[in-house]
Amino acid sequence: MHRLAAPRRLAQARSLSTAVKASPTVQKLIRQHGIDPSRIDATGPKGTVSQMDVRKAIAAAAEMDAADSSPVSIEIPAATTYLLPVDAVPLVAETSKKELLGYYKTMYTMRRMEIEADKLYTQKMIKGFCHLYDGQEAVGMGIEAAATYRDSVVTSYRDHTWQYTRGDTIKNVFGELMGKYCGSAKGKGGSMHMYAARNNFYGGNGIVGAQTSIGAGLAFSHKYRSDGGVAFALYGDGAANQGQLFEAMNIASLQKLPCIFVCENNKYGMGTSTDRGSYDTKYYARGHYIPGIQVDGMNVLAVREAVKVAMAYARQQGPIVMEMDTYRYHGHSMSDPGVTYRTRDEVSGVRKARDPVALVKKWLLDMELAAPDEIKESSTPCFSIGAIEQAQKLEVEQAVKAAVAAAPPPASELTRDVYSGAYGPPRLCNL
Ligand SMILES: Cc1ncc(C[n+]2csc(CCOP(=O)(O)OP(=O)(O)O)c2C)c(N)n1
Ligand SMILES: [Mg+2]
Repeated sequence: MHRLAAPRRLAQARSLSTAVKASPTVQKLIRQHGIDPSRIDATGPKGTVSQMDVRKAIAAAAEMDAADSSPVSIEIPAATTYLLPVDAVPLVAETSKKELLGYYKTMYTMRRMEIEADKLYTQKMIKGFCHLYDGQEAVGMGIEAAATYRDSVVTSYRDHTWQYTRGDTIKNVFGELMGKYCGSAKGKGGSMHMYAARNNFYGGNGIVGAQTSIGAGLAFSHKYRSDGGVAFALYGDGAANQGQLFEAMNIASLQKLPCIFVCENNKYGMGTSTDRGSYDTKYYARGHYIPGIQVDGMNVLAVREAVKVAMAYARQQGPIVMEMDTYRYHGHSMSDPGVTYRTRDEVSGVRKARDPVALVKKWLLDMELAAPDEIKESSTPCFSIGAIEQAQKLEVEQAVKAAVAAAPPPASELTRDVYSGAYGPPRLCNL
């Protein structure tokens, strides 16, 4: 996931570097290394930054980076396996301060995005369908932490934050939600139709279970091209009873496709609990002849470690099923209050005991890898939880503001993107 953070840091340094007094060569050096100019001591004449100043700042940053990257071990809950050795997934995850801060930043941003989407829907700025992902952030983050953009992802309609972690901007996601031209699908798809094929994200699917067959197809493509990638096909506990999942599993097994079928068991399919909707709720074992892993889907490190195992298996042997034990905080969609088929106490109980974002914060604070509130004199830019939260809340709010102010698609867009290839202007008889 830090692969995503780097370009953003660079962009920030790029805009800041214009405020630094330095020669064009020195400015270039600052940009190349993504150094925050506020961390450079200017010792040149009249407060200018010299090459030596930049070199010192680069060395200091590298030193800090090495310290922040030193390994930290965290125990993770045991996974349950099917047709795999019981100890296939480790019980301890190796991580670092740098990694955990990155996960916290991204997961907190994901949470803020869905909170803002809720507000915009209530204000009727977002119309139509809107399914939120809060509560399930550790699944998205854990997969991204183990995978790269070489691997493909296809999911259901809970796709807003996937579009973000697959490299799109927050503004574009909100633009799409509000039908703006800057949106990820030019404002013509909306909540359920995010898409970023450039980084191997294939949506955004409104038809329950449809993404599982697409996932098998993506896995076929990885195998056919021998590019080393795997495909993640995410579906819900409700979708797990859909027939085409079994067709996709059959063909994926026959062809030994590198496909990871990820069942996000958030305990409900619309208003139906898993017990009422599924005869067999051991979703990780429902691939029959396909091995499976059930994992704590509220723990980002548990997800990451299990995904690493699944990816290695998929590359070498073929399809595998994962069941993420997770929970959705919101109702099924924004039109469902979410408390007629479950109690408020159940929802608040999960929030209190298992919140995936709060868990990362707890690790950071318990191990004293971060301070609770902003510490201005801190030598590490992202040292405090308070500073991260403040910055990410602001980033999301500013993106929302920009998306609100953005223009809708022009009328000429109505007939574009209907067919692929070069076509002349369509003849519209009613114009
Ligand atoms: C083929 C099809 N059948 C029914 C629906 C209506 N529908 C939309 S979401 C949903 C429930 C899916 O639940 P689950 O798979 O658990 O996913 P979750 O919403 O919990 O993420 C249903 C029945 C649909 N969109 N497509
Ligand atoms: Mg569900």
